[in-house]
Amino acid sequence: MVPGSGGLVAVLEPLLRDGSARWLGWPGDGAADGGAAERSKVLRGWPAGYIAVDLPADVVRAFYEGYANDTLWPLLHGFPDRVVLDPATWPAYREANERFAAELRTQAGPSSVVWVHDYQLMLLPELMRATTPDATIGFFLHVPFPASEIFRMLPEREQVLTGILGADLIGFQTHADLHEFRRSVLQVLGIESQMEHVEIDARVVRLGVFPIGIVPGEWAHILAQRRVQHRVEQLRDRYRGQHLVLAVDRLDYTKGIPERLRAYRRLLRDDPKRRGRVSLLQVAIPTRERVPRYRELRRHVNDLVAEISGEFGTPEWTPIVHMLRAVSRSELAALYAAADVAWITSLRDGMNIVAKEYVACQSRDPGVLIVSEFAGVAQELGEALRVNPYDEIASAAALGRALDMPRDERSERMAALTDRVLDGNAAVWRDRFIRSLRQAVREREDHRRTEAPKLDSGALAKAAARGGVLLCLDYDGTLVEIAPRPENARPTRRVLDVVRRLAGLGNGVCVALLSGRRADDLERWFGDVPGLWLVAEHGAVLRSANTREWQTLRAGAGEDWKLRVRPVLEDFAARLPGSLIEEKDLSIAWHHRLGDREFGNWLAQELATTLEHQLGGSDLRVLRGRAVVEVRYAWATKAEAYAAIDAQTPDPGIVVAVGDDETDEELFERLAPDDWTIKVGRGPTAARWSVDGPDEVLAALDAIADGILAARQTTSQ
Ligand code: ADQ
Repeated sequence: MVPGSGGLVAVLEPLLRDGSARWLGWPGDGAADGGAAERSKVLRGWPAGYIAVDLPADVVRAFYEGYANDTLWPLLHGFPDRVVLDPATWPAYREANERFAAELRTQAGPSSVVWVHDYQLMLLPELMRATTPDATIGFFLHVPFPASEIFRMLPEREQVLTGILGADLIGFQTHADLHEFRRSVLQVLGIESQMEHVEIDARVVRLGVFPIGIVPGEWAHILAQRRVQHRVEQLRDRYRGQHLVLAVDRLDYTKGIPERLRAYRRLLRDDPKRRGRVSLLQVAIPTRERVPRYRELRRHVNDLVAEISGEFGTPEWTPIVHMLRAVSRSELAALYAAADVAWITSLRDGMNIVAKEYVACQSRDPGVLIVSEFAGVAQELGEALRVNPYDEIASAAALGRALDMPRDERSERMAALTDRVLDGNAAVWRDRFIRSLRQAVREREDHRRTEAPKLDSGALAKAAARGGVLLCLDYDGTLVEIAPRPENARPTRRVLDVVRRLAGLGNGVCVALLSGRRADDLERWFGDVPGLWLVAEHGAVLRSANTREWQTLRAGAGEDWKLRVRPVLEDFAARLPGSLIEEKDLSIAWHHRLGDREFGNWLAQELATTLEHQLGGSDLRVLRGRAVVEVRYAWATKAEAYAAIDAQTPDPGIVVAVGDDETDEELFERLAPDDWTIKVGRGPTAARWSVDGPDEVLAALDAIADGILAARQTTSQ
């Protein structure tokens, strides 16, 4: 982007002014923006604070015209039939993002605030995060976010979502965009989110809605100039006796220009008294001229304009003035001030700045703003006339209504609109975003503080070597990585060796496996390991190392209740293909990880409520886990199972508990503050220490065994 005087530059300029901020941008393709000489002038001529990231010509074409404008632009605006999926453009998009990341790394330190803008740079937050994990990174999407069904067309959907999720704060123009984004995150990445945040790899990413504003002072300043006032008078004289309807857009298929022209034609056809009394002045800047779709649109618009002029034009009256070029800010201000109606017909638009600019330029005898309900601005500017631009008749009627609106109503509506535009101005937008970003980083830090420090396995081995140990080990996610299908998470050779080695130490070393799995699984895999305690179903059943008999932890626990619960679960399983029922001895669960995640979550809520109602007053509990609803006994916890083992074994010197999920947290909370509680993975925990994954767990367990054996050798010598 070439630093100009308006728009985003004006909004962010104050941040650059004190020299503390820098703006990184692509200076524009020379060929497209006026030739190579112009380009090098631009590169050399960027003022202080602006850093040009130069991209090679071949990358530019595939990145900018290709992936950004041919793929992402129509996709994000929800035009599936216009999305071009050309695998050759993705590497260039990646490369362009990487070049930005490389430049950014040389410019930004660990304490810098990085604010990434829009759909061209969706990978940049994650690329930056990867090398600077503590960086403060915000991302703002200026364009809409589409329905998840459309977004999921994108072959690189995972990379794009993960790319943005590298940010600490992701900002959208409207709530609807944020909502759709959350749906895609759930359906593509399987990650559930809250309205205000989403957690990825135990890092919290905040989500927020920040409708972009304009700089009203800029327009007031332009309009105060005498020559601009003179121009306003000139325009009013020119259109005296007529209503002037103004439309200002980039020539883009998202802006609904043909739809507007057809609605205008409809008004002139159906309401002949309008002829000669209204003029539509359409100012459209041609953009992306090298993309065939845009050339087609230009032809189509030209044809429609010619048809309407041909059908209604007279020697005295031209129904449409069609200007295919950019006009200066002062000419634009004069047009806004002189126009009786501003007509926004976007089929989809992130916000639409033109609507706000028009409001900012109204004075005593104000005009009327018509906005498309599919532009973000319709959410904010409630006092505008809202219309569905696809509905030609309604659109024509809205224009008629705007032309006839009495002055009192115009003034009343415009006063309210003016307040909104002034209150939600660009500086407010910018400051709110930056404030939320800083808040997001504080929350990330707080979140991290609730994480446990890394385990020193040497210290643990030393403590274990001093006397007896009771080791409580979770299985899935602790000794083995979580597998998408539980039956695939069989113990590896290494796991079996480590467990066997520890359990064989005897002499005050007790080893227990505490798992949520069925007793059958544990029996099959670990049943022949001497000296091992086994706990299945989160603590409901236990096999003592001595008797090798499975027993339920509480007398009287039965399974009759499952006869009542199972049909309810079956009903839900039938409603969601891919979901399944898992029946254990003393619990029953409905898993929906493999079904549609969104519908699954919705059903899970309904199922939990139904079951809670059905089981109220019993000692059964309904638990909602990640993509699972489970019914089990309230007392069936790892904490209870630990207590039972503790009561049957000699007093240990130390207790070591290792686990990765909620059921392990109950055990961590139950243990004494000086016990060795160890969380596997990141995120908040009640544990004292943490390790990254099963590999580290196994290494620590080996260290314990080595320590104990070494100590025994020393004492026996
Ligand atoms: P755009 O799609 O570029 O922006 P918009 O919000 O309408 O659309 O802004 C257009 C800007 O260009 C305005 O400042 C307007 O004055 C100017 N402009 C348009 N036509 C012009 C002409 N013929 N001559 C001179 N100036 C002209 C993207 C998203 C939007 C979102 C913005 C800001 O697509 O939905 O509102 O970013 O976030």
